[in-house]
This record gives sequence, C-alpha cells and structure tokens, in this order.
Amino acid sequence: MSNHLFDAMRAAAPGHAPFIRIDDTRTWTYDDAFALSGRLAGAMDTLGIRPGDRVAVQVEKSAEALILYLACLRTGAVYLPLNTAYTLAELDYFIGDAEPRLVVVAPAAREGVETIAKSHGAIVETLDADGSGSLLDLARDEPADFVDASRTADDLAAILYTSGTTGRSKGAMLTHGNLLSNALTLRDYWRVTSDDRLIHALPIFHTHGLFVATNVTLLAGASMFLLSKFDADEVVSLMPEATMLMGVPTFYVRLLQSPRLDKQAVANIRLFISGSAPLLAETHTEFQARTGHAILERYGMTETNMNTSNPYDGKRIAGTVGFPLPGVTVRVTDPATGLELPPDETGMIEIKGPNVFKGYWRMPEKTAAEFTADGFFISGDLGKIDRDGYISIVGRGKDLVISGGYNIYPKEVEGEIDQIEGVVESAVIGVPHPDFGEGVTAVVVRKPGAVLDEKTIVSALQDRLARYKQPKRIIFADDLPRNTMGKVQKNILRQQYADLYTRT
Ligand code: MLC
Ligand code: AMP
Repeated sequence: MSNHLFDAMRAAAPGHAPFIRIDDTRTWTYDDAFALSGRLAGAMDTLGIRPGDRVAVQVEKSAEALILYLACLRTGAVYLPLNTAYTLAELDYFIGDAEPRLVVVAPAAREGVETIAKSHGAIVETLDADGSGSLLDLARDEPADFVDASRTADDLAAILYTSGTTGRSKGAMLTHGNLLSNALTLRDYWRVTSDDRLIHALPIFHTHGLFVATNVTLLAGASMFLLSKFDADEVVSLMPEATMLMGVPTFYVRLLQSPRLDKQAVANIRLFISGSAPLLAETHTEFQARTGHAILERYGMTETNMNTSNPYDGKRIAGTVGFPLPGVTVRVTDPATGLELPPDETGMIEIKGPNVFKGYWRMPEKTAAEFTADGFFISGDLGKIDRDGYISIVGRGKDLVISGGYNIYPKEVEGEIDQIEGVVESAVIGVPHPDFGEGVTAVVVRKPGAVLDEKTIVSALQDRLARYKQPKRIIFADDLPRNTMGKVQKNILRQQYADLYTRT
C-alpha cells in the first residue's frame, strides 16, 4: 500500500534530526513527530474516520496542530483547516458544506461548535494551543506505528475554502499529487536542504504556512522554528540561528520598522521569501539596502499552490513575481477573446500544471467556469510577461481585497452590511494601508433619517464576520458612483479614498 504524499515525507525524513523547534527547551525530532502522527491517526481511525472523510480543524497554531495535518494524510482523510478568526456563523457554512465527520476545535470553543457540528452529523474533539485536549487524550494509548491508508496522486489531501466573488465560499480540492509535485519543485528551485532552518511565523490554515512552508521543510528533511504568530522582535532574535524566512509583505514592512534589523542580524540567513500579496518595490529596495538581501517574491493561489518564482541565482526583480516554476505553464490572454497576448501586454493570467487543483468541492459548474477549453485555470489576476520572461501582476480581474495576506471578498462584507437596519447599500473597497498593504474600507449609504454610525455597523458585524474582514474604516456617503449600466464604480471610490490610511 502506498500513501502518495506521506510516503515521500517519510522517505525524506532524517529520523533523529530536529524537525520542529518549539522553544529553547523543546525540539521534536522527525521520529517524535512521526510517532505522534501515527498515534493521532490511530485515534482518528478508532473514532471511525475513513479515507475520503473530511476532518475540519479550527485550532491555534502548535506543533500538535501541525502533526494533526500529517495524521490526516496518513488516515487518508481530507484535511480541512479553518482560520481561527472565523465566527460561529462562518463555521456553520463550512461544516454544512464540507460535511466533515470530525471537527477539531479548542476546548473553549467545544460547546458552541458542538451544536453546529451535531446538526451536520459531525463529532467534535478538542486540541488546545498547549497541545492538550480530548484528541490527544485518545491518541495517548494508540500505537505509534499506524498502517497508513493507501492514497494515490489523484486522491484528495485537503480542501481549503476560498471566498467567492459571487456569493458562497468555494472549497478548493487539492490532491496528494498537487501538493507533492509543488513542494518538490519549490524545494529544488529554492535549494532547500536538510541544513536549512526555517522561521515559521505564518498561520497554518492557509496554503503559504501549511503547504509551502511545511511540505517543503518536510521534503527537504529541514527544520523549523515554529512561532505561534508573527512578532518582528522574536523573528529578528531568531535570525542568527535560522537560514530562511517565508512571509507575507506585512512581515517585511514590520521587520523594517525594527531598529535591530541590519546586516549583522541577517548574516546567517540564506533566503527571504515573500508572497500571498504584492510586495511593494519600495519595501524590496529598502530591505535590500538595509540587509543586503534581495527578497525572493513568488506568486501562488489556494487553487494552484505556487505558480511562479523569482530565480534563486538570477536577478530578483522588485515588482515582479519571476518565472513560471518548472512544469508549470503560465500565459497571459485577452479576457475578451481568450487569445494569448504578446510580451508586455496586460491580460488574464492563466495557469496549467500538476499544481492546479482538482476543482471546487461539489461545485462542478463553478469549476468548469474557471477553466478554459484547453485546461488552463483562469486565475482572476491581471498581469503581463516581459521580453525576458519575468511576470508582473498588475491588477485583479476579481473584486478582491488582500489585507496582510488574507483575502477578503467585498461581496461578502457588503452582504452583511446591507442587512443592517438603516443601510440602503454599501461598497467595500481596498485602499493602500501602510501595514496591511490594503485596508478594508466600507462606503455606506444610509436611509434618510437613519440613526447609524460607525460603531453600530462595527458591532453588527462582530459575530458575523471574522475580524480581519471587518472594515478598518467606514465612510458615509449620500450615494455611490455608478456607470451608465448602473454598476458601482469602485475605481472612483478607490481613487477618492486612496490616502485614507496614509494621510497625516
Ligand atoms: C489581523 N488583523 C487583521 C489582519 N490580521 N486585519 C486585517 N488584515 C489582517 N491580515 C486584525 C486583528 O484581528 C486585530 O484586530 C488588528 O487587525 C491588529 O492585529 P495585529 O496584532 O496587528 O495583527 P497580527 O496578529 O500581528 O496579524 C497580522 C499578520 C497576520 C499580517 C501577521 O494577519 C498574518 O500572519 N497574515 C498572514 C496571512 C497568510 O498566511 N496568508 C497566506 C494565504 S495563502 P483588533 O482590531 O481586534 O485589534 C495565499 C496563497 C499564496 O495567499 O500565494 O501564498
Ligand atoms: P488565496 O486565494 O488566498 O490563495 O490568494 C491568492 C491571490 O493572492 C492571488 O490570486 C493573487 O491575487 C494574490 N497573490 C499571491 N501572491 C502574490 C504576489 N506575489 N503578488 C501579488 N499578488 C499575489
């Protein structure tokens, strides 16, 4: 029996070598981590989890939480990580849609989640940030040498939800083959080896922290410093012991604010990588001037894993996302005709390769609509390819805000605001924000005479939307600008409020 992804991880694992460095006193070797993954897989098997069952996980970041992902791979379950910021209302949708057999949450959240889970036929177990919880209790008595379920390259390893531009969130189905092929490509492209020590400060419920950071570390037999969250001071302190950092642009913006960041602090670092949102050219330039390092920017998506990367050896050009990764084809087409465009012309970025997902969970029409007839995934990102082959992302064909690396779909936020008593309509936009890249901003039209202020709206959204999706500022307007077709002209609003977060 073979388990496509986990077998490769096992083959790459240098048994007694460190895998996860938790703090000064605790380091887990590969053997430790794999033994726990076997016990957790056993516990899930005893609970009745079978290959293909979904396991939804909304827990704080911890070594145990990371190992739970490996345990899911081993049981053949489909891992479904959920942002810890999601409210119960948001959770209800994901559980109802994915129909997991098991939901793992923090002990404090058990009661609230149990009602939802039961109504969708799922059981609930717990895992706390300190590694305790009912799932760990069950795992304790299980043997470490679990017999892994058989999984092929085409079997699902994970479902990651991405919000949709039109209404409901969609579950992107990622196979063992998608994840393994991309991680091996990245490992080789970025020259990651067992000598590497990665600072892992990203959340583990998204592609970046879960697949890029974790799978690449595992397949290189490298190790990671697992931080519960990003803290610039902590990251600078760890740099002398580490060799790599992966982050969203906000990490680099915040690191530049640290007076401790200088050439000496980074002397041991081999590679700084940025992705998930556009890295401003000025951040790239400032970082290089201060540290001597050219940040390597790459481009990916939940649906496709990583697509492009600036080169390891060649020139890393600020404002570009580099070249298509080996085995990945990227083209730019005219959105009107679908025809491929010549160099330097802006159009829709389309992607094909073993990295591209299998489709959206139980949404065959939506899946079909996002692929071209010849099998390219339509990214929704607008970009161009220059004569040297460097790709730049110059805009978005989709109405999306990216704040600190998290995607926010305006339609979802507008839907919630429009339901508030006294609101006629709203438009949610992203405008430049010095820390988060873009700040979620709502422009709201009130009914005549309505008593409605910023506070009322914020408190109405409190239990409905995760904190990061909530507008950082709410602006009241008499009406929204519209074109002759009646469509709200968000570009005008974005221009109008462009300096909202930067004006002094
Ligand atoms: C936190 N807040 C955010 C936010 N993160 N608001 C907007 N955008 C965000 N990204 C809220 C908090 O709830 C808090 O609310 C307030 O903003 C300030 O919090 P903070 O303490 O400053 O934030 P912090 O916890 O430090 O988090 C910021 C961050 C974090 C940038 C470190 O968001 C982060 O780790 N982002 C990484 C996201 C990521 O991994 N994306 C990859 C997606 S995969 P208040 O008001 O209650 O105080 C992908 C594919 C690919 O895109 O290519 O990789
Ligand atoms: P997600 O759906 O969270 O995976 O976000 C994917 C989106 O993030 C892409 O479609 C891009 O819009 C954006 N993105 C990822 N990496 C980059 C990058 N390096 N530069 C600009 N945008 C990026």
